[in-house]
Amino acid sequence: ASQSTSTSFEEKMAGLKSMETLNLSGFTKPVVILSTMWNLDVVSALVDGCRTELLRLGMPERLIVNIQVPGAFELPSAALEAAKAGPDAVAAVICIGVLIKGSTMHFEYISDAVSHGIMRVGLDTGVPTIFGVLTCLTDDQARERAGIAIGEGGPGHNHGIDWARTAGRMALLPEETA
Ligand code: DLZ
Repeated sequence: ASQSTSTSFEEKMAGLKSMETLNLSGFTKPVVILSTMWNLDVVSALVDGCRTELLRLGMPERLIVNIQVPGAFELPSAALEAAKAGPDAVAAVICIGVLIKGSTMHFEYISDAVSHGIMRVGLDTGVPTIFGVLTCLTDDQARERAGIAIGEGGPGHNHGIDWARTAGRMALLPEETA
């Protein structure tokens, strides 16, 4: 019989366990959560997951800033605006959106542009800029990754939680590397 070599989601995430216990209570600079108006039900669940996790890790609520943009294509320019004051002024920018593949090439162009744009903002400004954009083939795939229950199965894992932890970890990094 052929042996499966696929790794479970839990196994893939095991190395990230240490981020569960990050302490963000000493943060003095804001974390900006940018999110899209497209696919609002899924995006709202991801933003909730992200925000709730930042608070659980001790992030002061007054330092969490939520800003909405129309679609994923607008995330890089909004991220640049949010991060342009640099890492002395902004702890992290988290870009949250959902792209669903349609019947044209739109999805491929936007996914490519958005991922490169978000990466560029992080590298150009030095502000941790998190890629919280789901690129899915179906609505159900997106819902599952936002922790929304579909059909008989229970809810999947909300990736907004991971983006909060990633932002916290990357914002704390300069203290470790100084
Ligand atoms: C136009 C468009 C389409 C078709 N699909 C999505 C999507 O699935 N997710 C998303 O965030 N935005 C979508 N957009 C809007 C574009 O991101 C952008 O807002 C417009 O092209 C205007 O620049």
